[in-house]
Formats: sequence, structure tokens, C-alpha cells
Amino acid sequence: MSVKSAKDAARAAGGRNAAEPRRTDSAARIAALEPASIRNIALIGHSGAGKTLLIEALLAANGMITRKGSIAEGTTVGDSDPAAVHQQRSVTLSLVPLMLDDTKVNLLDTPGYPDFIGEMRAGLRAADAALFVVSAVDGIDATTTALWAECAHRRLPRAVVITRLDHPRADYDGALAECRKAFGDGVLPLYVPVGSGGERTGLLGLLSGTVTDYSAGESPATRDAPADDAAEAADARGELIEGIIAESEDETLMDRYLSGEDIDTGVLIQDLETAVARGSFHPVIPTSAVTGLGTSELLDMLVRAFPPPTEADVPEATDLEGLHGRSLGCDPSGPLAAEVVRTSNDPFLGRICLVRVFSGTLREDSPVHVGGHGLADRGHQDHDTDERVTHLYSPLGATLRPVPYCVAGDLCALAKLGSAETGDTISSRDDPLMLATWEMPEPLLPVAVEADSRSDEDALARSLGKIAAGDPTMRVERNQETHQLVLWCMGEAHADVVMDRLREQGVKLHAVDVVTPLRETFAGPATGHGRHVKQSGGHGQYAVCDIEVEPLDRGGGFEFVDKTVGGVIPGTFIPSVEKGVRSQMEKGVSAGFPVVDVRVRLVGGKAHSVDSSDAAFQAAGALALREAAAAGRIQLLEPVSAVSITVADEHVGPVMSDLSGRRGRLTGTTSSGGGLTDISAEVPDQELLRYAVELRALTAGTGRFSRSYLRHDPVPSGFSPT
Ligand SMILES: Nc1nc2c(ncn2[C@@H]2O[C@H](COP(=O)(O)OP(=O)(O)OP(=O)(O)O)[C@@H](O)[C@H]2O)c(=O)[nH]1
Ligand SMILES: [Mg+2]
Repeated sequence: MSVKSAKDAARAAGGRNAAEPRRTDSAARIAALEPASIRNIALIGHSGAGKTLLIEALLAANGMITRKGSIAEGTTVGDSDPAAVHQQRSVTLSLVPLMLDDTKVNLLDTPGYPDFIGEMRAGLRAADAALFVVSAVDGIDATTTALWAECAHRRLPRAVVITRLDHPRADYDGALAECRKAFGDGVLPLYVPVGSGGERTGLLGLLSGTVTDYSAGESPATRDAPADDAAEAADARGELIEGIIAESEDETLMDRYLSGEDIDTGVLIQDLETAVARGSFHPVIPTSAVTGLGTSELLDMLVRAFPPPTEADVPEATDLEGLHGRSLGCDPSGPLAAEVVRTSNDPFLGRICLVRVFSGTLREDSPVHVGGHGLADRGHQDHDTDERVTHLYSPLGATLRPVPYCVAGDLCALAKLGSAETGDTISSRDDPLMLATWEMPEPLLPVAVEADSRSDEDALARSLGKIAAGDPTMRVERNQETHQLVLWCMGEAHADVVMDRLREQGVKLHAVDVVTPLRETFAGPATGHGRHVKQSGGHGQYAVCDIEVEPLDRGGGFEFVDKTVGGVIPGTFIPSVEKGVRSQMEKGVSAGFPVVDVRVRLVGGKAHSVDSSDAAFQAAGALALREAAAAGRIQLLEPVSAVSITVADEHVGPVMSDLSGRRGRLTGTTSSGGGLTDISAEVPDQELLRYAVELRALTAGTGRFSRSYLRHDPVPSGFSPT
């Protein structure tokens, strides 16, 4: 990461030799002057839909770069993270700001791959509108449809881009029909792609009646639409006008239109923009990131139809105790309330936080309060620190451009805030506030790791702390029973990113099989004789004990009862026997797992007046338990979790039969409405190791589950759980 002037930044973006940016990007210009001139837009869509390349095309159309980077070469502005280059897809949220005349458009490129849904949610939190990017080659997946419904619930303004129109397999009409079916009737195209010989070289504006011709690249020429094209588009134009009028706040408009009046285009455009900002109308724009088709129309729409942050709700703030709710507005002179939406680690600059300012203004060299509460279960301990913001930056890919301030509604990057973690609130020291964090998904794929050597262990612990601070979708567990270090991740691609980041920081480590914390118990009563006698030379050792072991109910723990009579073992050594038994229980008696739920009765033994000792009776106690185990039958117990699964109705059958293959016991199914079913079951943990990945495969990526430990149950005979 480097800190550069705006011009250098544009030149360095993606390592290309870009020419001077077309627009002046002085420091003051890349910081928005006021909230009204900001647009915050998250690009949403399935992995490979073309979001990152579309942003690249918009940067080229806007003159920020002269040559578009490529996904294959890892040279795009959006995917500057080495892990993204390695995986050939976005793995983090990335901010790409564009200046369009006086408006600052903050494009938030989100990853579409399900493992990185946490980054996508952070992007939606920081945005005031969503641009759904749909590939004309692949159409829509069920996850995108579900995300649309979620944005609709929030009444977030939305528009749709159908991209990759240059692709030989592009099916624009098919993709448009799919969008309308999945997203609803408020989805209508503003343009029709036109061209000759199957090539789409221009867009016919249904309202303007003109064609923008992109055959010469990103600087399109505008001309009147040929009569044939206009006639062909007449139906689509009629449908669009009706759609706009139906959403218009002017109720007389429909009557006037139906009685044959020609409605002024200016009025229609005004109504359209109002309906988009309100979240009730969703224009579709056809594009190609390769030819630049539609980029000019898209930039225009982003600025004109999407609302500024002043029209969006500010998340509710409270004091540090979570009390005294305050409703804030997007006001640069209001109380400071900003939120860390992502955190990364730069080898030179240290921790870098991407911040959305909701209220107030962040300034260089200002004292702030950094606080994070409510994520302790993810390993983010509650914390409150007073810090100083030294420098503010506007990021563009890997480049940080210094800016003097960041007003309410804008986004910026902050370096060197030592304590700030993703989800934290930054507020003023005089008036510290907390914003409740957004919904963060629970990581459910366990990955056990080991440092290659002892010297890597410290480095591993240090680096993990840094990574966990920035990534609430990764949870670190040091399992007390198996002594394994387990990284809970969202999926395999996420685990790869975590491992790559650790290796980047110089930690040598490898993944190992996850060990399920089994336990051992006695299946029936057994007796054990522990004789620890060593009398060759020097001080001898002498301890003999006899025990009876019997199983207790599940959860019964451990009971030790002294039943000896006549002082066969002196009273001081009775606790020694118990200690020896306990220590053997921790080590296990059969497969190396701790022994639980037993009662041990000490029924007899022998001591020696000189050679008996605490250590000797501990050894005899441990030996007696091992002997009892050898004589009796040991039952392995495995952890079982209560699992709640939510899937689309059509996936219920396959998910249930898969559960029975996992030795799951169904405890209930209920319809949760909206075509979804909740399934609850009890499933052995051993069968859930890869469920995060496998449920996704069974449900086209839409199934969700949560789990919580229930109890340990006997492992069925003949079944080896490890
Ligand atoms: N022909 C053609 N290919 C495109 C276009 N847009 C994207 N692609 C290709 O499609 C692939 C995926 O594009 P990306 O921009 O990485 O897709 P994305 O939506 O950012 O994917 P994630 O980051 O995984 O969410 C890349 O190989 C691109 O080169 C386009 O307009 N035309
Ligand atoms: Mg991408």
C-alpha cells in the first residue's frame, strides 16, 4: 500500500501506466464537500457476474484510468488484494470512489462468493443503494434473489445492470425476463441494446429516443434512433412509460396518459428518479465491461436517480452502556458517529480501517473514542479506547490518497488506529456513542491448524489476533479437550484466504484433521487393582489400592468414595489415590479422551510404613483405573449438537435424507413462510465437520444452519468416529 497524490494514484492504480486523469482530483476534490453530493452504492451479484470488471469499465469511462485491468492478470483496481488475485475473484469489500463533476460516487465492490458474505453485508451497511449486477451469460442464482428480497425489506433503492453483453453466449432478453420474474414488476429497462450482425454496439434510450453508439469505445457518440429500431422498441417504451406513471406521485398523470396526452419526457424522468430513490422502481441498464457499452448511461443514472446519504436512515446510536437511544441525522456538524466496516493489515502502514461516517465530520489529527461491544462470542472482547486520528485517506484500490476530512455520508480509510476492529464505532471523546453492529454471519466450518515449529507458535498467535480483529466471520477456538487450535471459517475459500494472510505475515503453518472432542466412560461396573511397588535400591515406593468403578448417568461427572476400613490405607494417602484416578481420567483409558460420568469406590489397599508416599499412591490410583478399564468395557461418547436448518421448501426432501445419512435425529419441521422451512435435528458433531460446505451444495447455496452443543451420546457400536 502506498500513499500518493491523486494523480499518482490514478497512474498507479492496478500498476498501469495511466495518463493524467481527465478530471481534477485535488485532495479537496476526492473528499466530498457535503453529504448532498455523495452517492454510496454497493454492487451485489453472484460470483463471476462481472461486478469488479464493470467498476473497471466505469473508471475508464470516467477517465480515472486509461487502460482497463484484467481479472486474469490481477490488475483491476477493485481486486488489488493478493488473495483476490490468487483466487481470481473478490474476497473482500473494496471501495472505489469516482468523481463525477461535483458528485462523489463511492462504489462498494462486494464479493459474490458465499464464503465472503460477511464482506458483502458490510458493503450493504456502508451503502445507501444497491446495484444488482446480473450476467447476461449466467442469469440469476437463488442467493441473489434472496438478497434482493432483503434489500426490498430495507426499502433500499435498487437498480439492475445486465452485463457481459459482448459475450458470444449472452442472452439479454432471457436475463431480463429472469430479472423481472425474480425481482418483480418494478424492474423495467430504460434502454434497448441495438447493433448489427448480433453485435451490441449501442443503446437506444426508451425515453430520449436517441442511440448512444459505443463502436468507438468508451467515448460514445449520440444520434437519433433509426426508424426501424425506434419502431421495434415502441412496446418497451410504452411499458416503461406506464411503469413510471404507475409509480408517479401525480395521480392525474395516468388518466392524462390513457386519454392520449403526450407526457413530457422531463416529467417522466423526474418521476422515474423519484421512484428509484424511493425504492419502488428499478431501472435496468444493459452493459458490457469489455466494450464499455452502457457505462455512460450507468454513471448518469447512479448520480441522478440514486439518493444522497441525507435521504437514508442513520443506524440508531446509544451511549456506551447501550442505553439512551439517540437518533442522528446525516449532518456534518452533528455528533461524530462513524463505523469501521472493514479492517486490513498493511505491512508498512499497519492496521487500515475502512470507515463510513454516518454523522459529524472526521478530521485529521482529531481525538476520537473507539469502541466495540457485543462481539465477544466472536473473540472480539468489548473495548473502549481513546485514540487520535492522524491521517485520513481516500482509497483507490491499493493506493491511499490523503484527504483532510470526511463528512457525514462519506467513506474514508484510517491508518494506525491501534485498537479499531471491524464493527467498531468511532465517535467524539466528549460524546462517545455506540452504533449496534450489522448482522454478521456465523462461521461454521472448522479448520484445525498447527504451526510448523515451536518458534512459529508465537507468530501464529500474534498474527491470528490481527486477522481476527478485522474479520468477524472468523472465530478462533483453542479447544480445551483436544488442545487443537481451530479456526472457524465461512467455507474453504475463506479458510484459504485466512491461511494465505497468515503465511503473508511470515507464519509457517499447516492444516490438520479436526479432532472431535470425544469422551470415555465405563459401560458397566468393573474392578481394578493398582499395585505400585518398587523396592530395588535406595528409597522404595510402595502403594496398593483396589477400586470399584461404576457408570453414572450422563452429566453425572465424577464421584470418589472412600470405602476402606481398618486404615489399610492411611488417611493422608486417600486424596493421593483420588488425584491419581483423576489424572488418569484426564488422559483417558482407551482412546486418549477424558473419562467422564463414573463413580470410583476405594475398597481396599496396602501401605508400607517407610516406602509409601503421595506419589506412589497417585501412581497406584492411576494404575487401578487402567486395570479396571482393561477388565471392563469402555464406551466412547461423542458430542451431539442441536441443529436448526432453514431451507427453501423444494430442498426439504434432500436435506432430510442427507440428515439421516449423518445419523441425525429429526426433532421438528415447521414452515416459516415465504417458501422456507425450518428443520431441527440432533446431529453428532463428527457428522457436521463439513456441513457448512455440504448444505450449500445441497441447496444451491441458499440453505442456512446454526448449531449449539447439546450433550455427549454413546458412539454406536461398530462405528469408529475418528
Ligand atoms: N466478455 C465479458 N467478460 C466479462 C465481462 N465482465 C466480466 N467478465 C469476465 O467475467 C469474469 C468475472 O468477472 P468479475 O468482474 O471478476 O466478476 P465479479 O462479479 O466481480 O465476481 P466476484 O468478485 O467473485 O463476486 C472475469 O473473467 C471477467 O473477465 C464483460 O462485460 N464481458
Ligand atoms: Mg469481484
